[in-house]
Amino acid sequence: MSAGIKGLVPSNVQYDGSPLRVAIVHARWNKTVIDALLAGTIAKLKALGVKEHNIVVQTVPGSFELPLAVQKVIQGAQVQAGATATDLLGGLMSLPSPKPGSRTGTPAFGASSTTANMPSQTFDAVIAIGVLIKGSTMHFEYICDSVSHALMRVQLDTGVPVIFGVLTALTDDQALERAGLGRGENKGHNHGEDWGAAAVEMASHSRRWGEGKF
Ligand code: DLZ
Repeated sequence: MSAGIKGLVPSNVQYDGSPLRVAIVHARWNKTVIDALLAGTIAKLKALGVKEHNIVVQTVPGSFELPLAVQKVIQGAQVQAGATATDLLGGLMSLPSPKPGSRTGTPAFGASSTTANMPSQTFDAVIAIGVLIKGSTMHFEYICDSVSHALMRVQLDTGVPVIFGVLTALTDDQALERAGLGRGENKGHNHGEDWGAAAVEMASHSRRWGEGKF
């Protein structure tokens, strides 16, 4: 049999996940497959250096709920980060004024150093995980179509990379094989690992590109 040409070529850059914060939002439909994909995703994130406390996992009922959930998670974290910044700067503003005659100039900690040391609460990437398996009605087509478009819209609207971890399988076996759970001799490949790697790569690119570094 000739070698296939399909698939992802691994990057030759070793990305460092250690400064990154990543959210995973997953559906609960088709739980066996979801559990394997979630485990594969988390294992890859950790292997690339993302710290356990910087991986936040949230769940929703089905894949149809993923886009709104991802958007809310991104926005909520941004609001929280803004509030933290305001609190810190508010504390800074309420520092007692220097006594007359005392040394003036640079305070013990200034606004810039406070901001620079502030822990980031925003997410560098969000991974949306769902498993859609075709049934006997048109449900599958509608959900696949709307979820994929909506997840794309969320990442373009927010500027935060959203990884498309939604399997759209025509049969149970297709879904199982894409989670490394194949029932035949070939167990398949756990795509969650690819999604973890894609999240670290895109989050790293986003940080650099956002600073104008290429
Ligand atoms: C209703 C439904 C069906 C039939 N199939 C799936 C599926 O294969 N995978 C999945 O993630 N969700 C499915 N759902 C649930 C919908 O995504 C959604 O949760 C409900 O329609 C409620 O909005």
